[in-house]
Amino acid sequence: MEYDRDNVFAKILRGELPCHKVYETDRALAFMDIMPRGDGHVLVIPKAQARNILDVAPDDLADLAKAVQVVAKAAKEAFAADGLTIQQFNESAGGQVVFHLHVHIIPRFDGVPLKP
Ligand code: DGP
Repeated sequence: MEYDRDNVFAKILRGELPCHKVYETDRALAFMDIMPRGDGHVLVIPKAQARNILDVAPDDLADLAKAVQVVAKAAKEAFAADGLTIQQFNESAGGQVVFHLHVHIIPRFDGVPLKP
């Protein structure tokens, strides 16, 4: 599938929409999810154009994975979480709504379910 340059995360990357930024490198950006499923729900995206896991270049995926690990450790520490849920969706059938590759990082607390 083709990359849609008008998806909301492309607009965030171009500075056309605001975000609550929490981490940035020259290859990746992390910001708070506007519909959090728990306290500290963060999204990490590559700056490269990629629709999802199916079309991302391997080097861009490697850089994204490194950013995910940094943000995951920071989120666990910042929110004093007991654990983390990390999710990533591909195409509508897989639950993807925004068509720029992104990874959800959600701090988790013993006995606290995710919000729907
Ligand atoms: P999904 O593609 O299913 O992983 O869901 C997209 C996620 O992106 C969902 O958790 C809500 C979040 N989201 C959608 N639009 C925006 C936005 O404009 N800003 C931010 N920060 N998050 C968004």
